[in-house]
Amino acid sequence: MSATTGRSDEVVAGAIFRDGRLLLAQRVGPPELAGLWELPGGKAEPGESAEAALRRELREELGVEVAGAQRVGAGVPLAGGRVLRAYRVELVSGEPRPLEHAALCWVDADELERIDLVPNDRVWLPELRARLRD
Ligand code: DCM
Repeated sequence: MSATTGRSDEVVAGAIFRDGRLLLAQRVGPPELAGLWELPGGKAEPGESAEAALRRELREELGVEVAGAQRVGAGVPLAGGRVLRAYRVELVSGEPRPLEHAALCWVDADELERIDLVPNDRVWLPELRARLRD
């Protein structure tokens, strides 16, 4: 990657917490991930910061405005040289709706243990659980 391509190698995922719960979104595809739950997000565009990518992706996917981008846990290497990183974001306005997912849910620490997360996102379970138990 050259310096001019910014963070286009990054896939961002947003962790939104509210009232002791974490927002998860259920994937519609590809087939091997359909039905599994994830932190919503997507690919950063060339030159786009993680915070801007999260604002754009969560507006598109959930219909909400978010702010901030505080790293959560480790980065996860993806195929094709991309890296998946989770960020805590604050919900500024709007009520999340599943515009590109099958469904949304708000989980507490116990529910997070039991729900079927996409394999990549399981890496962040310790940090997410700790935040929910604060
Ligand atoms: N991805 C993931 N976990 C997330 C968000 C994305 O594992 N919370 C992966 C799925 C794809 C890639 O990142 O391999 C790009 O995501 P999408 O298909 O949603 O654009």
